[in-house]
Amino acid sequence: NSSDIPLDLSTCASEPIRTPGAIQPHGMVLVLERTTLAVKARAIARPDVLDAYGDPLGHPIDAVLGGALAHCRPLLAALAAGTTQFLGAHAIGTQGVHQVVAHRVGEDVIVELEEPVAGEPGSLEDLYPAIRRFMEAIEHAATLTDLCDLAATHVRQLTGLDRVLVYRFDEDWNGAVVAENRNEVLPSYLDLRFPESDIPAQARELYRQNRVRLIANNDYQPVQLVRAAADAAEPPIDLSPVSLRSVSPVHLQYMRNMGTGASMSVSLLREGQLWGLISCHSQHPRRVPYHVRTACEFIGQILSLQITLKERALGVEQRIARRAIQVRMLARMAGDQDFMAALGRDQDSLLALTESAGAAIVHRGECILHGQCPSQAQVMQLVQWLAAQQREGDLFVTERLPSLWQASDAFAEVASGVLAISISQVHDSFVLWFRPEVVRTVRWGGDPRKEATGMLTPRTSFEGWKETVRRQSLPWSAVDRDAALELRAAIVDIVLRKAEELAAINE
Ligand code: BLA
Repeated sequence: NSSDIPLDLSTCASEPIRTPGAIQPHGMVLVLERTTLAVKARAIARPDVLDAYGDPLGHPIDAVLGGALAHCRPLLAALAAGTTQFLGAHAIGTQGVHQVVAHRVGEDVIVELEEPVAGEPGSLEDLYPAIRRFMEAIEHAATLTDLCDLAATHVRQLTGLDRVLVYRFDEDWNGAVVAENRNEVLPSYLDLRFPESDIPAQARELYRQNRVRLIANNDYQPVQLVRAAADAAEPPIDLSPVSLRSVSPVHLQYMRNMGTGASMSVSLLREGQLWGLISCHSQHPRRVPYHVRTACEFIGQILSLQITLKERALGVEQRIARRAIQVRMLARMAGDQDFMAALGRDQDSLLALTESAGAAIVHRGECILHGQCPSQAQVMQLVQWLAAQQREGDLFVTERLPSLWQASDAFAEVASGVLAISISQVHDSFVLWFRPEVVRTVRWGGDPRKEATGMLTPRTSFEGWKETVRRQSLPWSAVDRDAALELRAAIVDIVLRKAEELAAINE
């Protein structure tokens, strides 16, 4: 029905995935009016359910599905805005025991009932030993990679899926597979990168709020959400928290291209932001039972916390080391008449402060070089270029100078990366640090350039595609930037104090 709309990649991010108006067919959904708890919309795949109980549309929850949910009325009526509540397992006549979950979305109460899965655990408690094993294992994880490996291993043990990946976003929302646990059924994706458009912005925002999703079959027939005729003009129903929510047809095509029959993913957050996903695949269609998904969500949350702690601890360690360097430099500067010369007297500290290979100090038309730098003439040109740029604050930072200023290509080998602080705008004074070009090979899952030229079709090949990245340095971290800015504050402080001392002498 959307095939006559001109489609491009920007359409991906505008697909209304929260309001698909349909569900996946392994269960039913009843949308209730909050005050009366009467069914205002329903999605039911099985004709035998409708035959046995009649159409629930318009009836209060007590009366539908043979009264199976009648005793849930108090819980449903009390459901607070924006919350989700597990209502337990309920036998629906001859249809078996369903897992029932309720969500409050605005003024709607949405009840979803998932069909039974053979051999599913009866409760989350049954899975507690598996969760505990994971918690014990991560106590010994030394690095972030170890943590991610363990999460992949334990999620695969819990779910029995063919391949479990930990997928991490970069600052541009491209992503890379940083850990993997799999059998031999599906190919390895370890270290492969994928472009931003594979998981568009509105999907990322939804996954920040809703931590687990399951697509049990890449080839399912969606079941339409049917509403009372009187409600036809009302806005579409928001299914954001609903596990049975029908998913993007483009993404289903993506799964078919990828050769995965079923897919589950768990969100990993760091300080409220999406950090990555645990992305799991099965070659064949497959249901992951409700309680198993909850256990995986739990593992995802524990992993998220551990990632946050590990990264924070790493950051603190680095900051302490940089602070020690800074203190050494400041001690020298304070005792010296000419602080610019003093900065250069301890070259090792100057470079270590930002983990650079070279540094230049430019002050009142003079230029002093330390370590691996472009020539003095090139540095002066760079400073002129920098002075003419619209900069935000006193810091300039890039790991790809040639992409911003073509003339710098001549010295990209020593200075693809530049971190610069401006000391004084009046005199065009700068301290600059340089990092050399690091030629890297990046493996993408499929050629990302084809993606960019393509229409609204997901990639057809996930074959590793090698890109050689040139004219880039290692990235500058927040610790590097802050160390440079702190040095700037100290220099400015010293310069100001000198000026005041001079003024006092002249009085
Ligand atoms: C959703 N895309 C997703 C999801 C993943 C990926 C994990 C979440 C749903 C799920 O769990 O399967 C992508 N899966 C990946 C990647 C890896 C992986 C990168 O395993 C790498 C290992 N997708 C496209 C294009 C569009 C697109 C061109 O390739 C745009 C039209 C859209 N992807 C798209 C949409 C969703 C999605 C709209 C949301 C699906 C939904 O929740 O409804």
